[in-house]
Amino acid sequence: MLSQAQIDQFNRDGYLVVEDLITQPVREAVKAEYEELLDALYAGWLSDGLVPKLAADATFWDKLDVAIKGGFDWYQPFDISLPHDNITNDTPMHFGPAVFDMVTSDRILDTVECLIGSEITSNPIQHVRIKPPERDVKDGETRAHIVSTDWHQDRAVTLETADNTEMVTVWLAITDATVENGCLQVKPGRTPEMIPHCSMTQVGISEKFLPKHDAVPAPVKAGGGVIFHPLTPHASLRNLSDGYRWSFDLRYNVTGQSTGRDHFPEFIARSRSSPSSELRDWRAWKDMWEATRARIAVSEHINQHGRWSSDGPYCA
Ligand SMILES: O=C(O)CCC(=O)C(=O)O
Ligand SMILES: [Fe+2]
Repeated sequence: MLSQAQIDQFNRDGYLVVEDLITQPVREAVKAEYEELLDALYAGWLSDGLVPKLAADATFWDKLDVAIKGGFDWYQPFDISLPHDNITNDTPMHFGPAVFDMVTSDRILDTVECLIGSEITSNPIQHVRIKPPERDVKDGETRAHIVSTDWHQDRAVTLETADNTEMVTVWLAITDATVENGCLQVKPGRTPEMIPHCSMTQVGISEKFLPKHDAVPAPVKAGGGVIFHPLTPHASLRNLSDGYRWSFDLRYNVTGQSTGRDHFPEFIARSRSSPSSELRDWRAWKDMWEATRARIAVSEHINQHGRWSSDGPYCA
C-alpha cells in the first residue's frame, strides 16, 4: 500500500522509490530458481567441453563470470520474455514458479492498485537484467539488458496501440542498486508527452531533447523498487563496481487496454470485480509463452520499435 503522500509524489515526480516491494522469501526463491537454471546451463556447457569444471563450492557469480568471459548465451535463457527477432521453437526463455510468485506478489499488486486501480493486467514487456561489471563486458556489447541503458520513455518502446494505456513500470532490485553499480536514473517531473526517440544501438532520446543535468539517480536496496510512469524519461548508470547489478523490470496496465506488445501473452494479475479471472498457476503462464513462441516462429517479423528511425531529423 502507498500513502497519499507517496501517491502525490508519484504524480508530481513521475516516479517513486519504494522499499520492500517483495519479501525476503520471494527474493530468495527467485535467486534459487536462477541458481538451478544456471547449474543446468553450466552442466550443458561442461558436457560440450566448453567450460572448466569448477570447485564444488563455486557460486552463481563464479559460473556467470565464466559464461560472460567465454561469450556464452546466458542472457536469453534467463529472460522472462522472447527476443525482438529470430524467434524459433528452440529460443530459450524462463518462466518458473518463483518468478511468477514475484510478478503476482501481493505487495507489488497492492502498490500498483494505488496507482492504476484494481483491474490489473501483467504486461508482457518484462525483463531480467543481470549486469556485469562493465570491465568484464565484451567490446561492442550494446544490449540494454547487459550494459547501461540509454535515456528513453517506456511508452516509446511499446507499439502505438498502447499510447493511451494506463501503465506503470515496476523496476525491482534483486541486489542492492547503487550509483556505483548502475542504478536507474530518472528525469523527475511529469513529462506531458512523448519525446522523439531514435533507433540507434538502443532506442533512445538524443541529448538535445534531454539535457543530462536534469538526471537524478534512484538507488534502492535489494527487495525495493522504482515505480515510474511510461512517460518518465529514465536511463541506467554504468556498472563501475566489481559486482553484478541484478534487477527485473515488470509492467502492469489496466485490464482491457492494449499492452503495446499484443503478440505476446498478458494475464490478469488482479481483479477485484472478478477474482476468478486472476491467473494463479505458473504453468499456465509458461504454456502461454510456449504457444506464443511456436506461433511467432512461423510468422512474420514484427518490428516492435518501428515508429523510430535512425536517420530522422532528431537523430543528428
Ligand atoms: O535497468 C535498466 O538498465 C533499465 C531498465 C528500464 O529501462 C526499465 O525498467 O524500463
Ligand atoms: Fe525503460
